Amino acid sequence: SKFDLVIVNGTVVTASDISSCCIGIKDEKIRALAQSFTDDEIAGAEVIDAEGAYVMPGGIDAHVHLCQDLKTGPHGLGGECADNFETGSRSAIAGGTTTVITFATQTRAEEDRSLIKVVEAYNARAEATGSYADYGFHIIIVRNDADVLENELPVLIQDWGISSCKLFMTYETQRLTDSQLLDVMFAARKNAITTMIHAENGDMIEWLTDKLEGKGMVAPFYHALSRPPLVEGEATNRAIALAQLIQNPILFVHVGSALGAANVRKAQTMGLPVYAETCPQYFNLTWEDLKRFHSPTCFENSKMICSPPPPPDNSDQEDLFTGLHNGTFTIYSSDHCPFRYDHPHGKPTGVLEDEASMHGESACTGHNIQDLLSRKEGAFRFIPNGIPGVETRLPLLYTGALAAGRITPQKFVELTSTNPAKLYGLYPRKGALMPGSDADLVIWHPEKKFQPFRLTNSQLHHNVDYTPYEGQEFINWPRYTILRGKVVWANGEIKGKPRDGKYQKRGPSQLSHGLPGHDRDPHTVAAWLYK
Ligand code: DUC
Ligand code: ZN
Ligand code: ZN
Ligand code: ZN
Repeated sequence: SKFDLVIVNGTVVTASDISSCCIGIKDEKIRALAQSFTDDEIAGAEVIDAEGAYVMPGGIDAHVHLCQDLKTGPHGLGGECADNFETGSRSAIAGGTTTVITFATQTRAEEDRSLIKVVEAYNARAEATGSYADYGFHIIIVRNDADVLENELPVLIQDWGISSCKLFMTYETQRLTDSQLLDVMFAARKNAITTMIHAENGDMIEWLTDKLEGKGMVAPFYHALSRPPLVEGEATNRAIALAQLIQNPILFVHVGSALGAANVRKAQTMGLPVYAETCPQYFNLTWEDLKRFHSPTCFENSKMICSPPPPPDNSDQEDLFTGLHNGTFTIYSSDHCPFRYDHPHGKPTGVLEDEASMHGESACTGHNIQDLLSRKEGAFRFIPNGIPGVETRLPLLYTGALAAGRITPQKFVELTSTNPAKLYGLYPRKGALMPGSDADLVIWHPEKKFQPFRLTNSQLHHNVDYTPYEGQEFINWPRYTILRGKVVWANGEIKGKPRDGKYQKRGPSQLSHGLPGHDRDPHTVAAWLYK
């Protein structure tokens, strides 16, 4: 038969266009888009009737933590990653995402010096369970060994197709000094590797945390006070200056403040290749959510602790929406960083006695509080930073932004699929609906036929025992997810298998490296440094 699978009656959306058309799929690839197919053309193919609903390129979630070490946790704070490649990717496909880019993390331990060995180890974890979704890795670099950077970055690109690294400006166990950042950025630029930056000023956070603890302000809410917007504001400005010196494209991960977004915007206006990612938590949570103290469930708000924290209030969210709309934000990823709530290596579930009395409550005895107190894990300093969200990413953006008329359907596709593919060298194999592209699709429900519902965690497919979006209303949800021509999620059921996902080698970023001629400007270091 001409096709294996045909999608009819879709409202097909790409980053540039919307049209009512049919899609023909054969051997895992998109083969044809047409206004209609003849009976002969369809003969022998499976047919899905989209009933007028949006059909989009499958979601690409470029920021997902799976299987990260207990040794350090995903960010050096301890805590155990609740999802492995099987459960995390299962959650991804149930939310319309067909590709996840996860993190392989170097640590300061001597045995983790080699980036190649780190990647091999993480890939072995993925292969141990398999993945429902296609997957790849960013490498997190926490040291500046000259030999490793010089010898291994070219191998990472050539053998593994890893064209992006993440660097931290905070966390004692990961952060790089300015000069170390310059070392890695310099090596990254020479190897056409995109540098992702976690931009928070680590010294400000440490200083504020000490001061807060001195006043007994240790409950989860104070996590936000230890990271006011200036923390991201300072670090984004500094990283932009460092990148400008090196003439290196950078991508700020998980930008959560209006101040951070404004700094990015200003750099972009100057023509610098500065890109930014934002995440659902910055649009759907605020400091209020961190204030829900001690009831109805103790320490409920430790569930909401992530870094950077959600913004103070809705006015910041308005600025972030503007950034989605005007292109400041290049991509929208989940930062799925899963910790269980009721687990010894998850979020602490007790409440400190002092804290309870400050708020006129009595400390709860239900959750091993003595244990938490004696290990001091109840204080926000010890709570692992991160929240789950790989499955809710697209539905939240659909409900809060697309259906609300804040972004167009094309912008939705650009932020969630096409730009991540371009930024990380997967385009147009992914992120596009061109003949020859992988047949990765998400098909929504026809809006008028879908009954809005309130989410509860048991509906999700991750291995986390809570969702920050419990009780929130969703007005649509992916009806079908298709991975390289195979239906892997349909009408509320997982159809795929953990061996469906394939490792994705990536090329260099396909986004602009800045204004033409920028790196020939005789007044910049590029004129002599890269000779
Ligand atoms: N950085 C992340 O990327 N995810 C969770 C926490 C963090 O600091
Ligand atoms: Zn981070
Ligand atoms: Zn993250
Ligand atoms: Zn309680």
